Amino acid sequence: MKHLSLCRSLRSSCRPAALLAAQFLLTAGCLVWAAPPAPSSPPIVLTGADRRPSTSLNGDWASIVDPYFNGLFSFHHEIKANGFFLNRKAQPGDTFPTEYDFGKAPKLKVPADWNSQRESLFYYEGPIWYQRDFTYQPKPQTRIFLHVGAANYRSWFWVNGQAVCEHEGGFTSFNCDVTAVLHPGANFVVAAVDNTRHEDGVPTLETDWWNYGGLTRSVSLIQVPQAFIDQYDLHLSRTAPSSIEGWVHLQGALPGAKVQVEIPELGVNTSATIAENGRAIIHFPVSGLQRWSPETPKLYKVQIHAGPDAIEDVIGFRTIETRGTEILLNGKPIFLRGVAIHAEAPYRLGRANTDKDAETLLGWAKEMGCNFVRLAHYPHDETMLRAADRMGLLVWSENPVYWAVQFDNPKVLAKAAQQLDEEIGTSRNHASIILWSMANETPENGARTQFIATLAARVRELDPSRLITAALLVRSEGHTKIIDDPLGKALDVIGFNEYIGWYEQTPQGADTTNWRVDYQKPLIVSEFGGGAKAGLHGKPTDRWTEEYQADIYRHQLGMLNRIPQLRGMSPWVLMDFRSPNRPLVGIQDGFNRKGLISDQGQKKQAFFLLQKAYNENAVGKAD
Ligand code: GCB
Repeated sequence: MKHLSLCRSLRSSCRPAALLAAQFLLTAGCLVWAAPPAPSSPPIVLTGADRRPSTSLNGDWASIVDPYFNGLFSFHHEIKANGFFLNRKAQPGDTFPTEYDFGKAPKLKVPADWNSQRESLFYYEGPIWYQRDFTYQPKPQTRIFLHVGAANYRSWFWVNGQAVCEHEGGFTSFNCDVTAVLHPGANFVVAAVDNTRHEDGVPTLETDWWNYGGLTRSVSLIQVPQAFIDQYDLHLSRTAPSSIEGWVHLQGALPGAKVQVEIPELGVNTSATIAENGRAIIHFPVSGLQRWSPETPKLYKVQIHAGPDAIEDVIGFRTIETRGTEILLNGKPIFLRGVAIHAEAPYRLGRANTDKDAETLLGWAKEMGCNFVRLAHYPHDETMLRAADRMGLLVWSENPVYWAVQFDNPKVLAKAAQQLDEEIGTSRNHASIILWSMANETPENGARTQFIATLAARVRELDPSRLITAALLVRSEGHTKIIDDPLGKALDVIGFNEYIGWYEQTPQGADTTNWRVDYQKPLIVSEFGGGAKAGLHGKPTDRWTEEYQADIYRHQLGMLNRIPQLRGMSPWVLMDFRSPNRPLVGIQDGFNRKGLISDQGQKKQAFFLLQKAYNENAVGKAD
């Protein structure tokens, strides 16, 4: 207890880094310095983390706003991530500055962005320190991970003053090994989260959405046995009829270890053996399987056992593939009646991350007659994907390679690849996800094509059971729109964005537009649309009115029906969302108004127009 209370008093009287990054050894009541260990191995990815028993660390965290990142950088801007004043050995008898106190610091809620919690943080882009006490009783012979649903954009974590991990990327989950640093009883965790935009970030400096910062998704502790299931992939085979195939990967197990997969409802109980690479290959026939589809979103309880570890997931089984210009779901051609969605919370605004947010957003999509959603422009929360599985919505899931990232920078490629690995590793068992999208509206040049083709090749290795896409730009020659971007070669399904009637021409321009598509592959118009302020009415020629927006949709639908290989659409966008690029006073007021529904849930005319078209099957053909 003496030990703890000393820690506690130090904690409230040091600047963050003094306590956070420095490693303390308390011997006979006096403080000496220990060499700070490097943060443990890089965070690992867990499939189905939300299905494991966990200790929630959600709730109120103390917070310190640190715009100059004084807690992490010395006065000569040298990083002190691994130790306070790394450039100067601490001396016995050093005293600590007394310029921070987590005990009295104001609170921020987790999970949540900080921008919508405190007026002064609305536009804030920079680092904020978070701190939270918790009690924990680690069990012997276990490993414990700090699971972070997402922290935008870079984050660093310390537990009981010891550095445990750092992470880059604002929309994927990761797990820091905290086994060695947890104490039985009282513990504390400190995080620094920095949403500064970087030229070499993914995404980069320019986006058309709000740069919500913070611990935006749930944080918890997950305890697993020393040998445990980290990732698994179970899906319906495309080639072997009525067979489920895939693999289970174990961490910390020796080759020869056994894995068991059970699906009680189907009477399945099968086992497999771990090979040198840590994986057990799974393949078994099933009879009486009800395939997952938007009409029948059937999910099965799947139990995986490996020694003392076990996990129960709920998984739907379906196939997705292309044949010529068709998309086949469970072997049958399908047209994707969709809409694009940002992770903006309906009504309350800020980052969407609750079941309720997901059910509201996806409920609106269902109400409109959708069987498909494009979850733009980054991986969404697991709650969204679970809801899509339950509600029967096919999903396009996207890597945040948005607009012009540094395509010629190998470090940026590594960041994009890491985020893809995390996205796929976390979400690979959702029946709803049919498309992995590599990028959105990237400029056509050799470096870009090479960059994205490299990502696509990686995804083919990681997950050959799904389709690869990207949202491309199109070019024009007179009245003809041309899709011939060389990136199309690397894709299974070609997405393209166009804004006839908004950024170019009038809505009627669509009537005389022809399309030339140089690929014999399925096409999805991944964006079209225009802005309207809910409740603003006028003539169809008056911009920003609901009538103008509806007129865009009217003419677009006519045009889209003339593109023979169109297999889906996800107009931009389901709901108005915050964007700093949208300053038009009285109309936008900081919102992109291309929503079919306002941020307060008011449905605009175009919503009903599209609903009618979807319900009457008046748009698109499956074959
Ligand atoms: C686009 C982008 C999307 C924007 C949209 C717009 O092409 O992909 O992120 O929000 O246009 O409203 O301009």
